[in-house]
Amino acid sequence: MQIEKYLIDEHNHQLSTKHQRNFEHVAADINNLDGVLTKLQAFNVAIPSWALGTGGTRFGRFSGGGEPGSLEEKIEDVGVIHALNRSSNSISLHIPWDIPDNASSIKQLATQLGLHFDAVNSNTFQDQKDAEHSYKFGSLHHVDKVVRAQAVEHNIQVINYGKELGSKALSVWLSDGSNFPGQLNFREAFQRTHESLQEIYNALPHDWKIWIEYKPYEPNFYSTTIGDWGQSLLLANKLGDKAATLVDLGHHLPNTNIEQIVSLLLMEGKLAGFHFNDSKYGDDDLTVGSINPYQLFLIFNELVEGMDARGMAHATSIGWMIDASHNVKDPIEDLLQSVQAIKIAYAQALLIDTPALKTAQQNNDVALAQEILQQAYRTDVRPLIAEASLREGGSLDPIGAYRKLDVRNNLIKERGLKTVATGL
Ligand code: PSV
Ligand code: MN
Repeated sequence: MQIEKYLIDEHNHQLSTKHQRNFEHVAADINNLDGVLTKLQAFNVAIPSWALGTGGTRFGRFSGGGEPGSLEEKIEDVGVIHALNRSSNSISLHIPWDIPDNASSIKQLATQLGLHFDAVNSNTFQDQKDAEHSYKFGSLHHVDKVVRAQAVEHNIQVINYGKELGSKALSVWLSDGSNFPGQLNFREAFQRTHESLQEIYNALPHDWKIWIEYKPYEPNFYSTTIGDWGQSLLLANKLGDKAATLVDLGHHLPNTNIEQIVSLLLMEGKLAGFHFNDSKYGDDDLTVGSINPYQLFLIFNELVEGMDARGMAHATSIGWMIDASHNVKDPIEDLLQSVQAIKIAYAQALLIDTPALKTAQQNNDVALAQEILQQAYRTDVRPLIAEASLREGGSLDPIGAYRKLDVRNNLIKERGLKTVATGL
């Protein structure tokens, strides 16, 4: 299904008087309004191919209607999201959940919808149907060389799929770890992981990157071989310039200062990008900004300040991606909410009076530093996001338009009530 532009325009027209009033109100206090809007217009967040269906837990999964049953339908859903918010112009594939059998027609469909392919993700955390060896005891860190070789080969295959689609990065997350003390020799497991990653690294095309994601626990509950940003950064440094650390917001122990991690990775030129989501307890994969929007804002504060210090282009120099799971919401609505939340945090960070903050820091004026941050955080920037979307040809109110146009029911009519998308 594709959304006709004139339908979005019609809906915008109905909202236009109210929008104009709200926009002028917030715009009046912004010094560099055009600069802020240009940055917001350029900003895009990739949609994961595995998040277009209903998610689940080990206790069950309650499918929604009209889920995409093929990669083509997933791409169409990203097309719907992008038509509405004009901020989701790429899709990140997880292989083998989504194998692009016919790369040229897949690419053509994406191009037609204004989309391209972000990082490709490998999967050595599940056994595949025809695989000779099991990953029950890990993949790239496995004690048996033949298992490691199979996992390396899979990653190289994923790079090859990505090459056909125009991706430029391989994203690797390993579930490798141990469940009980004594199960694993940590040092040797780490060294084997390094060796395996080096083989994959050597197979990367010259203009590609490898992104190494860390996670403290789950599915292993005693140790994870790449468990934190230190372990990931250590590997990225050993591998070379094409390797960097990917930060999934849900992959930290409670109360970790993620913004500080982000700041230092940026400083080292080793921040690959993000898997955005939110969480209350662990890797909950909830809608971005639904639990702790202030933390998200503080992360964007470090991003904007750190990127400007290094002269990096905000929109393109790192990977911006969502990694969420929707157990009780319509996946498209949930993804629209996540992208909006990310743009809100970004816009608020763009409003921070950086020179004043630096002076306050220099003077150890703690109260003023907090006032400056919270002045930006407490600004209602939603009219700025709406204006940026409007200027790009998108909707003033993406979820409102999605509901008004009855997209989900149209998808159910097209695809049926009982369809199940691939993914976790
Ligand atoms: C693991 O929890 C993870 O965050 C990795 O990014 C995987 O690729 C993805 O989730 C699988 O859903
Ligand atoms: Mn992730």
